[in-house]
Amino acid sequence: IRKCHGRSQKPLYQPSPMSLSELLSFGQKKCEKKSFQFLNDEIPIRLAHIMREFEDLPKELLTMKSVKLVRSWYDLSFKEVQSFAEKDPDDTKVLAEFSVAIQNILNRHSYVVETMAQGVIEMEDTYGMDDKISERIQYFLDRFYMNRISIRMLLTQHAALFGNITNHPRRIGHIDPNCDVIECVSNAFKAARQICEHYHMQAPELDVITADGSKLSNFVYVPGHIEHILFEVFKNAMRAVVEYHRDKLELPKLQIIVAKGKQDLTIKLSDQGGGVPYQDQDKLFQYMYSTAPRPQYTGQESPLAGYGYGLPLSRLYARYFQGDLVVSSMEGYGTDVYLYLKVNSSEANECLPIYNTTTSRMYEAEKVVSDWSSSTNWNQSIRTYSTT
Ligand code: W6P
Repeated sequence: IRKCHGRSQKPLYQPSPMSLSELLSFGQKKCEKKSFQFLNDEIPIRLAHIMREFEDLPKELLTMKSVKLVRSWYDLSFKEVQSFAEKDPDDTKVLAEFSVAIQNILNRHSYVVETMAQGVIEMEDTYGMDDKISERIQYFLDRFYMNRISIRMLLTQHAALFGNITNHPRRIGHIDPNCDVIECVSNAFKAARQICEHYHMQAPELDVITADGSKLSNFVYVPGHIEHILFEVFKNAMRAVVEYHRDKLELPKLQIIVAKGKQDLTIKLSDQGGGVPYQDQDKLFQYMYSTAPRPQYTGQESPLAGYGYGLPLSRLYARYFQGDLVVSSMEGYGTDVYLYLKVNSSEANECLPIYNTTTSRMYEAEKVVSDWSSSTNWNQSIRTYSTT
């Protein structure tokens, strides 16, 4: 725990980002007491940073009932973790209670993404939406969901290591020290093809090329994250191909190339689905720009599909461990998507939003006025996450 002192001598509690290699060796030690102590310090800090950030949102959004509901979950979970602050880490009963509490928290927060999305819709229906509000909400949701990804990573690691779930033989929690990227590609492709065939009665085939033989061993990563990202990207590529080549007997294949260098493991997916105009490429990652029809909200079971959050969330998963997801398209032909991942697990540091004065200024600032004659997409995605 880093307890720094600000100028006012008040302690500043800063999150401690972990790298994949640290998470791996931490998991290999399998010390429940150490894990308990770490989470006991770290989870309240990460929760507090994002709870403070909520307060800077426009009140039009804060007064929506779905947003209030989400905040009430965070309040409750913060209190639950805090209740362990003074408890004895050597008492096995305490450790067991902690595991139960963690599982409760994970369950309570299962539908945060859907519920916040619903809150944004409620606000739009009540007050409308403009560019300024949409920009702020984009900024907040990127940080909010990144924070959630990080907390769930830590909590699910603890649950997988010390809970009574039977684990994959090779994995340390959710981390695979020998992550098989081709297997991830194949799993994601099969899952996406099923959905595509269900809705469109057909789906394109896939060619996989590995650029340097198949020497991709000892790659440390979370297979679930790769599969989640590729599943979203495959669904988009398949939909584009099926719709662009409607009523044709044969669909052009998708192509995956996997390459491993010294720094990057890159997975490129190419489709011939007609592409996206250059102007619209940024919009693929905007939460407020979904063209998909709104899903019926039931507060239960609703899958992510339909909110149009698949790509922005996938990019967060990629960025979480210092990677990225980049779309490069040719209108009239097709789209390439690059998924960049860090080869070296010691460089794969968690990318965490931290709350500070810069953050609060981002919410106060008037919309930035362009000093170019026509609006451009340049410089519109300033990333402000900690990477230390
Ligand atoms: C498209 C649009 C898109 C987004 C993400 C991944 C692939 C594709 N293909 O046409």
